[in-house]
Amino acid sequence: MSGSMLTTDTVAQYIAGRPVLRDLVDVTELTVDEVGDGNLNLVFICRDGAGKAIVLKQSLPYVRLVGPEWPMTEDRAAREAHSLAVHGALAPEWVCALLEFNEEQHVLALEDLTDHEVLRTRLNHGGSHAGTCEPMGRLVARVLVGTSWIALGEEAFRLQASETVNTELCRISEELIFTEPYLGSARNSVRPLAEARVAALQQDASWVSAAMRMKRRFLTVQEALVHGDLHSGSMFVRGEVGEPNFSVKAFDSEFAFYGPIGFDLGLLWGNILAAAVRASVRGETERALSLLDEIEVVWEAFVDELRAAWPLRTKPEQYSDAFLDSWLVDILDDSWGFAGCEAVRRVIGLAKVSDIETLDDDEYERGVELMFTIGRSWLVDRSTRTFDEHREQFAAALQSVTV
Ligand code: SR1
Ligand code: MG
Repeated sequence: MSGSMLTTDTVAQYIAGRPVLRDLVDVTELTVDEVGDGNLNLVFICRDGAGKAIVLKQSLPYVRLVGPEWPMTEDRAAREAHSLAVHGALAPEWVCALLEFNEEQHVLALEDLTDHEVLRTRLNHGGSHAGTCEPMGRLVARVLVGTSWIALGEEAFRLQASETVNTELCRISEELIFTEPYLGSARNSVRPLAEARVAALQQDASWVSAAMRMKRRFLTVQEALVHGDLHSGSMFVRGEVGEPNFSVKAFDSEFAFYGPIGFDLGLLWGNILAAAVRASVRGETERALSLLDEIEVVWEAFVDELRAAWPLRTKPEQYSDAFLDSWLVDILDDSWGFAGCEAVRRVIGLAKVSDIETLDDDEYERGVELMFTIGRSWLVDRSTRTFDEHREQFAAALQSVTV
């Protein structure tokens, strides 16, 4: 079966041939469902008669969202396997566990998280966000210390960065996040009632140049092995905060690369904004503001965890507490900038979000206006704003956006 694509009919045979996997489920009575609803891969849930399950994820030689006309090597599976292993070692409580990686067939075997739900799905249905984003701030901090020169030392850091280049998927991010929304693309689309808004964006020189500045940061900053696509659709949650079974896990890190750590925070914030905007245009103002508060929660958790891990740095004589404070200023600036880019591309670009896409026309029109207004402000006017000022600006935008 070398190199072949798995199907629901061949998965049991595949598992039977894998020594690491075959004792985890009873392959003689396996139910297999293909559930991949992401943009790139096949995903199989394989459950036996006793209810034990594993998940298999296989990358295809093309982008699933588009089809064989957008070819892509399956190497992304190796990028995901590596980052899951590294991130999982640093924060096993917040990362989906990798059971095995088959490099030849580009298949990851993953822990069964089917008792969790995707955070975006939960939020779209009005579910609770309390406590869901805070662990991601902590995860990002552990990744920053654990995969950067701060704990690895400069030489090992350079080696790691050179060994985890992810050219194809970085190119997707470069085009979909930083280029196409601003310069235009056949892959872009919005409903006709938002077309004038997109045209205005593309003619706004300050907006476009601020986006290109973030593209430069994306291309040139090598801080840590970032997840690369950390958003509410890459997070599983189970239960409610405070309950014994409460759990939050990041998954789907195939976009991982050595990049700016603010990219992970910013993508998450841009998607928190989408959830908040959805709540707002549906008349849930309090919930919208509470969702927006998750942004500061993530930042505070990130800073708290980073300070806690700071003693792990190998060269305290060089990297003082004052250095850390100045670094945090840069990371915060990057995070707002990337968040602003993410807000726009999730409305215009190829990879849209259901938070906005499933709104009716009236809600959609106000939603786009909010995503653009806040996104632009985060990107273009971010440098001097405090979290309180960002919150006030969001509240004012909610008041003013009436169609
Ligand atoms: C063609 S891939 C499009 C998007 O899907 C992924 O989840 C990333 O967000 C990427 O930008
Ligand atoms: Mg994905």
